[in-house]
Amino acid sequence: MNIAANPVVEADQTVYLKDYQKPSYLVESIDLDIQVYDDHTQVNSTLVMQRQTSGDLVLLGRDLELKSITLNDQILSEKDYQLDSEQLIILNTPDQVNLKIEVVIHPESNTMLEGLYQAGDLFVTQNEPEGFRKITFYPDRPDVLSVFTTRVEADKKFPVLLANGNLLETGETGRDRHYAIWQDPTKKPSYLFACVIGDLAVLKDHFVTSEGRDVALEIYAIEKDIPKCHIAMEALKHSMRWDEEHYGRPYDLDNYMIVAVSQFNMGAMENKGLNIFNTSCVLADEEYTTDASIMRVQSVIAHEYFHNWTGNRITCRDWFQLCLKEGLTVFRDQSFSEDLQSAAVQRIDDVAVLKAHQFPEDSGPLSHPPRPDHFVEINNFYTATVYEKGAEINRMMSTLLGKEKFRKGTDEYFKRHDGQAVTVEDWVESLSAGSGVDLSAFLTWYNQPGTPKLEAKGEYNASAQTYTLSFKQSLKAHPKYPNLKAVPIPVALALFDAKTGQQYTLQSHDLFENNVQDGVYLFDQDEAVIEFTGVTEKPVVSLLRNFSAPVNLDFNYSDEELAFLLQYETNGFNQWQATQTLLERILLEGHDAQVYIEAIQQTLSFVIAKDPLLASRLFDIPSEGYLGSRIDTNYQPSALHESREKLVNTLAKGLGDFCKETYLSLDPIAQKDFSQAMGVRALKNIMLSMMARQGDVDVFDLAYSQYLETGNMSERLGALKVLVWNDAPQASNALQDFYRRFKDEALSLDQWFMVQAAHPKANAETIQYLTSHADYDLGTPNRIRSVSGGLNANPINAWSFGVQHFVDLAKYLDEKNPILGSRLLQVLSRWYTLAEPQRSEVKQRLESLKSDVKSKNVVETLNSMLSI
Ligand code: B3K
Ligand code: ZN
Repeated sequence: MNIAANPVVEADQTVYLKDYQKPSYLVESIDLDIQVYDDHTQVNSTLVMQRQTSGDLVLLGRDLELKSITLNDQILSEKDYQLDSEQLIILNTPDQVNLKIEVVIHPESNTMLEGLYQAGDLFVTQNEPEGFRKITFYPDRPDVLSVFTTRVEADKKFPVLLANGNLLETGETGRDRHYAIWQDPTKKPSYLFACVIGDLAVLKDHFVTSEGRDVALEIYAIEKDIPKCHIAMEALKHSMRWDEEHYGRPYDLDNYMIVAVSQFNMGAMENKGLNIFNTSCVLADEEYTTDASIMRVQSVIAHEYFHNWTGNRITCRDWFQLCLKEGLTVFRDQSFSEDLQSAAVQRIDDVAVLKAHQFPEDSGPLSHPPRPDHFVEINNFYTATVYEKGAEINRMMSTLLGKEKFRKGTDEYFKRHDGQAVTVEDWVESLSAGSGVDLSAFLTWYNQPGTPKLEAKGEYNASAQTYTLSFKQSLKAHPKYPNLKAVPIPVALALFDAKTGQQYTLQSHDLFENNVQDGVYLFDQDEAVIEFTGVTEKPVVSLLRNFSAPVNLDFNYSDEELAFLLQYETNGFNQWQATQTLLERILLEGHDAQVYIEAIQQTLSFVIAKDPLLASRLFDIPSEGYLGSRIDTNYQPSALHESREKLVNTLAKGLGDFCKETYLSLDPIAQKDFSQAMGVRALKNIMLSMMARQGDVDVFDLAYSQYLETGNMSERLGALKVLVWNDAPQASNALQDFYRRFKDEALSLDQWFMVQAAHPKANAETIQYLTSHADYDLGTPNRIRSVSGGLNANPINAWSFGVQHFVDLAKYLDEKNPILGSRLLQVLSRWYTLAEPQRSEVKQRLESLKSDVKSKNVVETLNSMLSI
């Protein structure tokens, strides 16, 4: 029996949180036998099940060839069950069930990268959220936890046979085939099942936990990539120690394996004891990958490791609760990364991602609460809102509680729910009970969409020596959520003496009564006023320090006050925020750039000496993509492009010799740690691009020497961008050289594609050239993303000839890889903000795509995008 792939989306395919019901059967154990052959894979499973509630025995399955079913030793015939393209219902089952099922699947032709699939010479799994049902029939839902025993059998040309847990047995079956049997002692949901079959080398290490468990650590990759796995291994050991020290969570198995695969839809996957990683998130080496990707490797390694407690040992009851594990784990990995590098810069980078991706998502047609209440395709909800806004909610609660109480809260969560599949309510209740602070009001953040607007006004009364701050919060009306409520907003704040730059100490019983503690004011009504006394001079207030809440702040700062904060604020994040607000005003409201130029010149040498990475971020000029996302109607990418170009040119001119002097004075080698060296490299690259704008005659020679002489990818790529994007005479030599050096290094070659796609003057022919290049591969998401991401770096291009590129991709991927197709289509989700005639043109292209697509993923996204 064959089951149709990709059922056409029908109106009734929406799943609602309110309809959640417990599963009728639980699975005590599952024995899986996976036999891989060249042209098919045989999967035999034995499930020991126990009735939990009344109701049919429902097993989910997709794209499976069913060969046989045996129930309590009786072979079933077609009258004993109902089968359709999504599920198998076994009729009239007793309370105790022993079910044997045989199916055949086709990983060799699985292009969706979900379930078990072949990627080159490697067979790997990706089962979250609903991939396991493509391996065998199973109650494939996160609230069914079971003990998995897995036998993997394959040809000996695949020497590595891995699955979760402990290796129990290996052996041969005939001359050419062999097998391995693994057992995972911890109960887990099917989405955490993994197996890997292939020919891989391994990097080994070990880690002794605080409980004395000696854990074998193994990172598997193709032989030539093993030297690029050391940074990941160090990050893994660091994460293991960090989770013990910060959350009291030691690792619980005797081994921890990571496998690198080049064809993967996202970053990585936290399968129990057997993580599977996109190569881009595990391979790190300064010769081949950039500083940013090295930082990303460390944070993703930590993220997947931290899931062992927040996600695996305590998992989600249903997929609506996804942000329970993702929001908490992102918050944990962000905190980990803050300990690795400049904490201020980590926060800056995390907030930049939030503002560039989550804020626009939450203000457009794809807006949804961090815990959605309905979906058609859950894969469409691995969003910035679930992940990043989810993390912000946890950060707010942690800011409010402070370290100690937050830890008491998390301890309580682990104590209450270890081994369970739970909800967001369970999490907030545990945190409240453990900390002794009622946090239930924060549930509102999980349940409603939109970015709150926080309006604040300050008034100084010189004779009374008081400073009054009034607050007001509001949310844009949402058609699907009519009853939007005020949310608790922790506002971290500081007052500075405008004359001396000294920070006032915030302490008085007035402040306490107004709910201000340790510089954090909890604003949880529609409106409120607080008063500071004993303020002897008109102060400058710094609000939302460290971005203490994910809101849009509206405070009427003067440009001079922002320049003051850039100079005197001791919180690095708010220093950066001051530059961003200033620059946004210059760009979108036509303010004079001079205040920024002067302030940055005054501040910079001091910041460079202290934290060069932070200094580099103070030059962040909001991207055209980000600025575009702040415009809700009549958006003209070309006009925005021009005004931003004008500003950058003015800045470059205004900075004068400062650029070259800074470029020549900085030496990455002389820095004391990676964070500082990374900062110096970033600054040098910024200065180089500014010099190119100054028309400096030597700049391309300098850039070409930097390109040729360095062994560091951030330096090489920074120089390559300056050469290529400015059409320097050396550009084509540099591009050819780069290709020659890195043609066999997929991650480096991705950058070669990206640099060309991101050329400001790229056109349809550029994209045509890149996508028909011999090294372009529609089966490798990283390569697709390198061209699409590069193209999207210039909205003026993305919104013109780029539209066809994204529409064509969505159409192609709809059948081949709908998860990726849906994701890439979202690049166009703000089409409705464009000025005419572009708006109607893009809309029409999206409308005409409707009849060409049928996957739930792409159809749901397209329908939502057009629903505005
Ligand atoms: N939990 C996985 C994401 C799975 C995405 C499926 N479309 C990776 C992570 O967040 O750690
Ligand atoms: Zn995650």
